[in-house]
Amino acid sequence: MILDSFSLKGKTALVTGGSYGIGFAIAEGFAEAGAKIAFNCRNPEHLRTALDSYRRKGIDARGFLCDVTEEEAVRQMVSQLEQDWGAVDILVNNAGIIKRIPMLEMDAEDFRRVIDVDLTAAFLVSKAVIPGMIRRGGGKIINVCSMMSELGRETVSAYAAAKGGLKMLTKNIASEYGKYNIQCNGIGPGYIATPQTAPLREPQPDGSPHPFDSFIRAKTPADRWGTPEDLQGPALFLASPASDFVNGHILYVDGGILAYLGRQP
Ligand code: NAP
Ligand code: GCO
Repeated sequence: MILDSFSLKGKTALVTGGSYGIGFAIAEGFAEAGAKIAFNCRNPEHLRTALDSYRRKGIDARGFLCDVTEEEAVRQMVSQLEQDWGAVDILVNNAGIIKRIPMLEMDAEDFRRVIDVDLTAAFLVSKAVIPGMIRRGGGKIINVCSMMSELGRETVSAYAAAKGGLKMLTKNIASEYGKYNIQCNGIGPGYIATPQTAPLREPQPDGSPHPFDSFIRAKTPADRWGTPEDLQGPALFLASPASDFVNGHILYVDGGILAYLGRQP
């Protein structure tokens, strides 16, 4: 049955930054498809709240306080999961930050921090899980890319550099480890309503729409912001046997932004 190829029964999944937003939604979808879920974040309050949210949805998730940029902490988290689970079958490199600063005003430390979280961390966590995937006979890695893997805009130089690099890291992992039945693909969300984008869409003090909200809706054929739930189906596809011959692909889930010049004024 073709639908069975979308099942994650018996699979284990680690979603970095899965305490809320896109990561939480992807993990929720994986759990519904039968996977065991682990996630990590940095903030103890976020961890507590997330565990409650998962529990309320009937998901017995494992939560770790772990900064994805700290190599030893990442190795310990993966090693604990491999001891408890046997291996990590699915990794979603989702944890990410953005700093919206004009490049000439951005200091090198801020630039490096964004690259560290949004790009280097995907290298670190993938490096930690791939040996177990090889031993297990295969695995799935999904890197959460962005419109900024393809496009630039003012104030997001570090973020675009990181997400462009993440697109190419995705293709390289696919190239280097495809022979071990490891598929590494990217998912590229458009503009999604999460805490990360709240500053771009909250109404103005006078109640009028945020200018960026109007801008993005005019750039999106669907004329709406995406929701984290819009990503659940595409992520499940990339995490399941249904995509076993898809490798090095970036699946854009953007409502059509990359295809569209934008609505005429
Ligand atoms: P978000 O709401 O800001 O959530 C980010 C998550 O990552 C939180 O769980 C956060 O928890 C965690 N995190 C941040 N830094 C971390 C670190 N160093 N170590 C471990 N966990 C960390 O972001 P989002 O909108 O859901 O975005 C998730 C991913 O999708 C990001 O990679 C983002 O770049 C990408 N994306 C977002 C959009 C969008 O429109 N929202 C579109 C395209 C791509 P703690 O703060 O507790 O660590
Ligand atoms: C921004 C937004 C975007 C989204 C996303 C788009 O400031 O332009 O934060 O970068 O987060 O990456 O795909």
